[in-house]
Amino acid sequence: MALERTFAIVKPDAVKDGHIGEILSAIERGGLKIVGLKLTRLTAGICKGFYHEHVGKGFYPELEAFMTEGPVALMVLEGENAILGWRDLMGATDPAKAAEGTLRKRFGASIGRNATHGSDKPESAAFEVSYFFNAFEQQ
Ligand code: DAT
Ligand code: MG
Repeated sequence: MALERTFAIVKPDAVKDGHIGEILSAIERGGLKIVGLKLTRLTAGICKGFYHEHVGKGFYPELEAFMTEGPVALMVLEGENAILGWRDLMGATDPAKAAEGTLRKRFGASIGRNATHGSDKPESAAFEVSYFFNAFEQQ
């Protein structure tokens, strides 16, 4: 076990549908600590930097349009094995394939509009946390 920090987003669909509270609640009930939190709106440029590994893929234009369509809640989460723990709470990328009770199953409408984001490995978590949060914004 390792104490880790990971990066999470409540995506524009879930913010618009009024699910911030339920998602924060699932995070806390799931044993993860919210150590950074802010509501903002992504620009196209910020989205490209964040999703740099996906820029150029066929689905990227749709992903950028979605991620910039409205406000998002950004978070830093901390806990033992937080990276995989948060991915487990979210469920599979495609809500249709996500396990019952997971956040993407509960709140996602499609693979393109899937309610939440979570870092997939320690290197991504380090990059994504520092992309959006400075040291003073993490408790
Ligand atoms: P994850 O968000 O589970 O880490 P990913 O990194 O492969 O998934 O992709 C990032 C996001 O891009 C994903 O949450 C939704 C979107 N996406 C991925 N594959 C897609 C596809 N085939 N069609 C539409 N959107 C897709
Ligand atoms: Mg990913």
